[in-house]
Amino acid sequence: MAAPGENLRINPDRLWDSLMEMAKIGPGVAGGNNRQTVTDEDGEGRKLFQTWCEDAGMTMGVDTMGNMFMTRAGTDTDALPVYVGSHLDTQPTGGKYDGVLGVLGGLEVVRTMNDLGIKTKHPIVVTNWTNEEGTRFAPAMLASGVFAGVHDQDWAYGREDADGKSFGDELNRIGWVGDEEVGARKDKMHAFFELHIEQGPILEAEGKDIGVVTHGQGLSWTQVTVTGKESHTGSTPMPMRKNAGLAMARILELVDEIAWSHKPHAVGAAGHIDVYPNSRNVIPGTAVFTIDFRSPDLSVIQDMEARLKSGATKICEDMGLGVAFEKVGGFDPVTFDENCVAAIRGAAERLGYSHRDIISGAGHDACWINRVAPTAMVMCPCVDGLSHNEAEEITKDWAKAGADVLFHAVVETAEIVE
Ligand code: HGY
Ligand code: MN
Ligand code: MN
Repeated sequence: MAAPGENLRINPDRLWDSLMEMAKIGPGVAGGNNRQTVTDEDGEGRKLFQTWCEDAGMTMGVDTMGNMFMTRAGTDTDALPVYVGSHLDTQPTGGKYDGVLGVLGGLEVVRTMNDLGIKTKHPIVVTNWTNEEGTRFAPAMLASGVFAGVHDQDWAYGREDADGKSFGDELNRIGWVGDEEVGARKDKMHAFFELHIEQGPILEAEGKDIGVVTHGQGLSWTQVTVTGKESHTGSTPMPMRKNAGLAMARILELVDEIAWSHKPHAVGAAGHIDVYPNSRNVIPGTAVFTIDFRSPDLSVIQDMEARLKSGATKICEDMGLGVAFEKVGGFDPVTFDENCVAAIRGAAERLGYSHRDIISGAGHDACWINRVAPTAMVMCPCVDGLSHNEAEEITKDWAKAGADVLFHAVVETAEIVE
């Protein structure tokens, strides 16, 4: 397929202005964003994205999981669309670029095509996948997972947040339950591309502009519930205590040991931790926390899960406490499509951007979409590799490099029509 001329580039100022405009919606308390999924702020961000896309001549489709599909027509009405996008929802203390760069980078691809009067055989569809973060409603990549047939929609609708609100009710409340059957598009996709910040330190440390993502590491989320006995922190003798908080601490220590035992690639931690009743002078009767294990190697993930279960069970038995495990998220390591990866690598080379192959440390919607369509990702660096922190930062040049490569990979795959 004919590639766009290497002189064709996106408009970095327009992309940057759109990123800063979107960042005003759901501001955090420290310069980042708190635009959690299916909140009013998410609804506002969706509306702004819809307006921008319609101003760029695109038409909108929305499915029953709130996934947004903004279409720019191709010349061949039978040709399957090339999809490009990511997510607009953020962590509670999220950055301005995680996910958003991929959605607005996709919009910039279309805006640039419009500027240049480029026609393609295949339509282009810019997507916003609902609830990628999985922070308010576990698991992560919920809606792209339902779209790809990994999760059942009724199960997804029933997922509850910390206040007992359900995903389905909240999606309905903000008015973003679409009329398209979720997944109806999945067998009609020519390709999917996702631009994302690396969320790790490698590209910046090596001075590379572009990460050509060949694989994604696998993820496992196990929610652990430890049951002890609430009692007075002053008058309960030490031998009589059934301290769920202490058991949790010992299990978290075990998680760290397990991850280190598979160095250098495996990682493990708990980001979600609740103790009940969480009162200063009550021994915690219950501790609920989620263990996040990741590795590029499935057998390592399985080993870590097994050792967590056996080790945590022994810790609790020795302390006379109860323990229960629930798998609340996960996916196997991912190998992206060779042709799509080659389109990204070729674009970086054609455009003269320094690049290296990389394995994604974070999960992305692309990890699920890869199951139903040829898929690949392009990454740009982020400052100090920091993400899931309001201080997340990138440079305009990095955003430009990533969106330039995205533009070339998407347009080449969509086949320019002279
Ligand atoms: O958890 C992840 O890897 C993604 O940021 N949701
Ligand atoms: Mn993300
Ligand atoms: Mn994220």
